[in-house]
This record gives sequence, structure tokens and C-alpha cells, in this order.
Amino acid sequence: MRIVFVHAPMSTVPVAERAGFWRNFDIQYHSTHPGLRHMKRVMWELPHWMTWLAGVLAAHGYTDLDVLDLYTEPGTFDEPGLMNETMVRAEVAAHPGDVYLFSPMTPNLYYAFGIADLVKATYPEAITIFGGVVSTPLAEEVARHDSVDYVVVDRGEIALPTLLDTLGKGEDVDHVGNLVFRLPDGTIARSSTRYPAVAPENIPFPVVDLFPSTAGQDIRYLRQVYALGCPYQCTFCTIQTIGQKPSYFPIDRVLSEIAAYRAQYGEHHNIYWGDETFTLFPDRTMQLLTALEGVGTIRYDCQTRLNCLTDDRILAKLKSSGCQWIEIGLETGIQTSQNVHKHRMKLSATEETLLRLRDAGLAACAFSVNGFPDQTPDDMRRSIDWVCDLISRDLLQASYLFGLVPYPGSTMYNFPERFGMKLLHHDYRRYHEDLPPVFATDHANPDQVYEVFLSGVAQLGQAMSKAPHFGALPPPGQLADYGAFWAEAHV
Ligand code: B12
Ligand code: SF4
Repeated sequence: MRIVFVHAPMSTVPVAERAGFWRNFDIQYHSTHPGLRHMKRVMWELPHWMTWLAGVLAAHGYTDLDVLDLYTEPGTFDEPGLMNETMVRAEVAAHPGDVYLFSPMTPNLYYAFGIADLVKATYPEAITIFGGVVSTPLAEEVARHDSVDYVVVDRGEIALPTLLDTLGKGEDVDHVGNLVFRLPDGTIARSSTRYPAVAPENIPFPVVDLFPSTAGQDIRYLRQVYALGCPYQCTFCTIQTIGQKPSYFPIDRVLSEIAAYRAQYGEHHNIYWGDETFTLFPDRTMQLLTALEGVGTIRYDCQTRLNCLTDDRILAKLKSSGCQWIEIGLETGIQTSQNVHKHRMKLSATEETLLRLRDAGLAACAFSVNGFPDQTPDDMRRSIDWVCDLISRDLLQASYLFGLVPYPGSTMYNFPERFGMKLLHHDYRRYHEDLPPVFATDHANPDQVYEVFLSGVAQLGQAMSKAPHFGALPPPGQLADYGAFWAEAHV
């Protein structure tokens, strides 16, 4: 059985203000990552679900695996939002398979459907299976699409091989768990069995060489997971497929994955820890940091919450074990929004915590989000001013800024009225963090929110034009290389 993993493309939105923003962001990032290389083509990172599930499949004897990568391929879109059908058709024809696996996110679900249509048109006998972050909460809707045969909801480690085994034997899929599919009469069936999550130590080793080693030139870093899951419940987050109780991979396993990925894609690569809240349990974090320090050659980025950075032991060890960049979900400078949407994170601790990080030699980068539904345009502007001020005082080295999107699966999407939001449509192509909000509130309409967003992107871009606190500016002649990814698919 030949199984093809499909990397669905992401259509970027041309936002003029982003050019300067990403350029200056990238300069700040590179300055703290000596030796980092610019991406040749913009894959950004290996699609993690693929190497992960490929490992699961290989352990079950499915070793005839291929990748149809339309994400990195230049020319997938004729213009923003319009896939180049001739090109996609040719790529599908060049990757024949018996089974095609898709794991789109919300903004590229539509394009994944388009590719599935072309798969079915080219290979009518092929089976298409969707899974992952958007297919799970929208399973019925996804299963209704003509070119989708099966939707696997939640985790896939047991469901996917069980489904393939069943199909291979020509048996009825009735007994397969985590499954949603269309019956011949058009109604949607959902299996009653729900498989338990497989403990990390029992998840097979990934298929690290699913991509050629040249893909190492197209990525920014290697993603590695130590713990899966996050116990917080932020209203805009969709962490549901991974789960809420963090469970940890054995440290030996983590280190051997890093070694294998670096051997395949380049020893120079840094690691980006995929853990949502890397410093959640200090004792567990310390065990990993001690091991990393022992290896001594691994440099890395991680992400966490502000309230999980209070332990000085951790800060010191982060630095000595190779951490060079910490991303913190600050989201907004308005405390009332934090109370509702960010699990009551206390902003009063921000300056002191950032100062301690800086003193520990760690560069901090914020995630900030524009457009919380309890904010007026003035609140939003104040929030952006606050982040810019933290940058200007070198408490932050950089900050992302995205527009708030109530993704399917989030509490905000499920209960918008609780937050004073009215969802305006379900055109998921426009559920995009660089586009006007897909909801309205009594405090601000989408145009007002978007206006603040665009000026905020420009303002933050300007704030990041300062000399980096950690590291040095690149030589003037090379400046054009920085942020060059902004017009392609990227985070
Ligand atoms: C890695 C990552 C990325 C990477 C790579 C994305 C990729 N295509 O591989 C990058 C940095 C490029 C990225 C970009 C974006 N991301 Co992202 N990303 C993640 C992240 C941190 C980890 C995903 C991951 O690899 N997990 C490990 C794998 C093994 O877990 P998994 O994907 O859930 O897979 C399991 C099951 O879901 C299932 N499964 C998954 N796929 C499939 C497919 C089949 C066929 C089957 C059977 C089963 C199955 O089996 C797996 C094993 O159990 C998640 C947060 C999270 N922890 O989930 C956010 C997340 C998925 N991203 C998100 C978003 C919003 C984006 C962006 C839209 C952001 C932006 N600013 O534009 C872009 C979209 C780009 C795109 N469409 O590819 C949201 C998704 C929202 C949504 N519901 O759609 C998430 C959940 C973050 C969040 N907290 O809200 N992202
Ligand atoms: S936003 Fe971060 S802290 Fe909040 S639930 Fe999601 S992963 Fe956890």
C-alpha cells in the first residue's frame, strides 16, 4: 500500500506593513542565533505530524511512504487564495498512491479539499483520510466533503493503522475507533470507540528521513517535543487533539531524535521545543536541561507562559543548557482580557520577570494578539503601545503580532456569545491571522480592529528596528536577505 502524506499549502495575505515587520523581526532573531542560515525555499519546519505518523505506520509494516509537498513548492498559488490547478494536478500525478493523508489547519482546509478533489479525479480508487487540528472539531463537516473518505478524530497513533489494516483486508470499518465518515446514503457515521492516548514512550520513533536531506536548507529549525499537552484553558487556543495533561517523552528518546534529525538535515540546526509550556513543571524541565547541558552542542528556542518563569534555577539552567530565545504568550496588555482569555495571567509580574530573563542572558520574544472581544480600539492601541515600550526598553527583543482568530475547537468558536462575539461567517479561508476579524463585538467592528492591527504591525516593525540587545546587527550589505520569507507561507 503506497501512502502519500500531503503537505497542504498556506495562502499568505499580502499585507504591506509585514515587509518591514518581518525584516526587523528576522534581524532580531538572527542576531540571537549565530550561524543560522536563511531558508532556501520556505518550508519553515518539517511538518511534524508526518514524520510522527510515518513512524507509527512504519512500525505497523507500512513502509511505502511518499510526500506531496505543496506547502514549500513555489507556484502553488496563482494569486493569493487561488491555487494553480494545473500545477497541483501535475504534482498529484507525479505522486501516485493508494492512500492520501491530509492534516490541514483551519486557514488551509479549503485548499486541502481542492487537492483531495484532484487526487480523486486522478486516482478514483485512492482513499483520502483527513485528521488533525481542524478535522477533529469539524469532523462531520469535513466528512461531508465529496472527496474525503474518512476523518480520523483526536490522536492518530491507534486509529490510523487500524483503519489501514481494516481497509487492506477489505473489512467493514464499523469497529475502527476515532472515525467519522460518510455512508452511501450521505449521512455521517461516527464510531463509538474512542482510543486512549498512547503514552509518549510507546509512540514509535519517527521516520526522520521522510524528506531528503536537502530539505534541511528549507527549514528554520528542527521541532522537538519533550512534553505533549497543556493544562491551561485559554479561550482562543485549540490544543484539544494533543490533550491537556502533559505527558513526557523519555529523555534518551528525545536526545536520540535530535541526533537523528540533525544527522539527516544538518548539524547546524537549532531546536525549537514544541512543548506548549516548556517550563511548566520545573523539576521535569530541570531533568531535560541537565541532559542538554551534558550534551553541550544543542542550542534551542522554547515557549512558555509568563507565570512559568519564576524559578531562578530554571532561568540559569536554561542559559547554560543552550537556550537562546524564549517565546512568551503575553497576548495583550489589558489585564481584564487576561482574566477571561488567558487563564488569569497576572501582567503585574511582566517587567520583573522579563528583567530577570534578561539578566540571565536570555532573549525574550512575545506573542501578542490584536482584537480581543472585550476591548475597544483604544484598548487595542494601548496594548500595542505596551509591547512596543517593552521592546524599546530591551525587556523584549521582539514580538509577533497576529489578529485574533476564533479557530474551530476553541472555546471562543464554540461559545462566541459568552465573550460578546458574533461570528460573521464560516469561510475558513478568511480565518487568517493577517486578515480582518471574522467576528464583531459591541466594542469594535472588524474594520476598526483591522485598522489597529495594520498600524500595530507597522509600529512593532518600527520598534524592532533598534539595535538588538543580544547579538549584533548584520552587515548592511546583507540586510535584503532578512525577512525575505514574509511573502511566502510562514508561521
Ligand atoms: C508545528 C506547528 C506548526 C508548524 C508546522 C505546521 C504543519 N503543517 O506541520 C508551523 C510553524 C509552520 C505552523 C504554522 C501555522 N500554525 Co501551527 N502549530 C504547530 C503546533 C505547535 C504543533 C503541531 C504538531 O506538529 N504537533 C505534533 C503532532 C504529532 O500532533 P498533531 O498535529 O495534533 O497530530 C496528532 C493528531 O492530531 C493526529 N493527526 C494529525 N494529523 C493527522 C492526519 C491524519 C490523516 C490522521 C489520521 C491523524 C492526524 O495524529 C497525530 C498523532 O496523534 C500546533 C500546536 C499543537 N501542539 O498542536 C500549532 C497549531 C496546529 N497551529 C495553529 C495555527 C493557527 C497555525 C497557523 C495558521 C498560524 C499562522 N500564524 O498563520 C499556521 C498555518 C500553517 C499551515 N497551514 O501549515 C493552531 C491551529 C488552529 C486550528 N485549529 O486550525 C495550533 C493548534 C496552535 C494553537 N494553539 O492554536 N504551525
Ligand atoms: S495558549 Fe498556551 S497556555 Fe493557553 S492553553 Fe494554549 S498552549 Fe496552553
